[in-house]
Amino acid sequence: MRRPLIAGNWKMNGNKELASKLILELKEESLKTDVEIVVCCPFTLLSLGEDLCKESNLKLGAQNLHWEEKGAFTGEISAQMLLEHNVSYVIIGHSERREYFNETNEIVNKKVLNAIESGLKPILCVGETLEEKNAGKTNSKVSEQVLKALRGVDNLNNITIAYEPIWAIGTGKTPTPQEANEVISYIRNTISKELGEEVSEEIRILYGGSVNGSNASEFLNEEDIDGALVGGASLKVDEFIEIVNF
Ligand code: G2H
Repeated sequence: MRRPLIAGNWKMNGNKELASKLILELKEESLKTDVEIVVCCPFTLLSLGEDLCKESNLKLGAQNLHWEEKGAFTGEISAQMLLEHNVSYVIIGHSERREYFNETNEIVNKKVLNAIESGLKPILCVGETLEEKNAGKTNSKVSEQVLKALRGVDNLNNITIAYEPIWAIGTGKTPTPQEANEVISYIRNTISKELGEEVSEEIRILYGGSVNGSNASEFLNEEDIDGALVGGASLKVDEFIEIVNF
C-alpha cells in the first residue's frame, strides 16, 4: 500500500505572517493520519517552518536545490543547507524551473542524484505542454523525462514523481481524473519495464495542476494517483485542509 502524499508548493509566495498562520492552523486541525503532508515553502521561511513543524506530523520541503555539495555558485542552495533545517523533501524539475531557468533533463538528473545521495527525498515533476498533448505526445514526453531524471539512481525508494500537465498549472484547467490516472499508470508501467516491477508498485506518483478543495477527491480516489502537488490552493488553509482530508 502506498501512503498518500499531499505537498503544498507555495512557489514564490508567502511571508513570515502567512507561514505562521498556515502552519499553526494546519497543526490545530484534525488531519487524516494516513496522509503524509509536506509544506514546500520558500527558502527564507524554512527556518521558521522548521520551528513551526516541530512536534507535528507536518514535513518540510524545499522547491529547488543545486547539484553540487558547495562552492562558488552565487544565489544557489545546497542539500546540506536544506538538511540543516530539517527539510525532508525537495521539488525538482518543476515546469517553471524548466521553462524560466532552462533546467534540462540532464540538470534535473544531477539534482535528483545529489538529493538522493544527501538523504533528501525528491519530488520529481514531469508534464507535457498543450501542444504536445494535442500532438499525442504526452506519454512519450513524460516517460522520457522520468527515465532521464532517474538515470544512475540506484535507490528509488525515496523518489516521488508528480505528473503536472503544464497547461493545467495555475490555469484552473485540468485533465479529467481518468485522463490523469491513465498518464500516471503509463509512467508506472514504464518504470516497471525499465527499472523493475517491485519499485513501480512502490513508487508514489502524484497529480498536480489546479488541484483544489472541490476536485481533489476525484483525482485522489483514482487507483494510480497517490497524492497531489498543490500550488495556489496550498496557500488557503481551509482549501488545503479539504484536500488533505479528501
Ligand atoms: C502546479 C501546481 C503546484 P497549481 O505547479 O505545483 O500549481 O496547483 O497552482 O496549478
